[in-house]
Amino acid sequence: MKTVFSPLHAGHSGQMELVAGAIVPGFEKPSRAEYIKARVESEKLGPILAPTEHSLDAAKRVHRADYIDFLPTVWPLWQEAGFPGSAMPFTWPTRGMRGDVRPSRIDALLGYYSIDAGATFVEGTWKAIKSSYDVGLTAAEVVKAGERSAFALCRPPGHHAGSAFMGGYCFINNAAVVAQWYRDQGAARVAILDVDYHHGNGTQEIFYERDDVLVLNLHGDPMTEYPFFLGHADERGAGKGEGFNHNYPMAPGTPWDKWNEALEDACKKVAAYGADVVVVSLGVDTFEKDPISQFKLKSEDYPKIGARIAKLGLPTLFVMEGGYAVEEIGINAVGVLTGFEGA
Ligand code: OKP
Ligand code: ZN
Repeated sequence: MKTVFSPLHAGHSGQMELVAGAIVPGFEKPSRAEYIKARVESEKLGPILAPTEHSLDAAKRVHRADYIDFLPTVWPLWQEAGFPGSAMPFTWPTRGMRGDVRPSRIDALLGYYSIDAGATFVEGTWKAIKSSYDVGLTAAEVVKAGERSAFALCRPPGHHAGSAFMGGYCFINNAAVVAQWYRDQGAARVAILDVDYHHGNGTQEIFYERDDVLVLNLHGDPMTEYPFFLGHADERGAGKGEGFNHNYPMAPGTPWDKWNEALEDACKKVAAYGADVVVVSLGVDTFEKDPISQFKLKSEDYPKIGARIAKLGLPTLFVMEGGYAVEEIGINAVGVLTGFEGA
């Protein structure tokens, strides 16, 4: 399997994060991608390609144009304002306020375009976001050209980013971008299978009223897990999208056997849907030792995920999302891919 990777991810580094009242170094750090790349090499998964540059048109097919145009301006505006530290929002237009008026100050704009303070900017962030987007589209092209699968080693991740918002370490929704790109290239039906520990609220929002992209999410129950305000089982899509969104919220402590039942059900739905291509939002923060998550999957379980997905017999694009146990992140992410190839 070919991997697409860009070293530009590394410029998104040193960003800070608010956790339980303290500001700490971000969990979403460059070593994540480097450990995965090292494992791709040591396991001889296949060649590692550099991405090619793409215009932002494909991003604007799933995100609002004003949101995409805002992203490259964040760091320059934050610098201009003379603010210290990482660029992050502190005020949001929640219930009882005006969500329709775009303010002019950079810190306020960050609130307008976000769900939380978890997607923070440093100097190299925009270039990293753009490279992650290019990685996704380049890998999508590899599968379109006839390969059975490809691995988009995206960083930063994307599944919390919605049509006009960032959050949860995510800026551009790479999985949504490639799913839409496949539609625009002629695929009639695309399935997105999100196995990250956290609910892919952005992906769900983007496709919620559509029947041409089936969205399946396996994740920690939002009653107790981030992103808290989306991801319940009764969210099944709306309008013509009704019945084309499926959530599998699971309790903290969920082990492989239980998690695998949800995977099995989700894979059956992908098969019944008649998808032309599957996009896997590949998070490995379901791992028992993940520092911010509560499931109990073991390293030996990840190849089984890949093998089950392979059984669908469909062109498959793996898009990297979360996973914060950096020592094992390569073993687990590449484990899914070798499991896919061995099936
Ligand atoms: C992004 B992805 C950490 C707080 C976590 C944000 C989590 C974002 C996860 N103590 N807040 O889905 O892996
Ligand atoms: Zn996650």
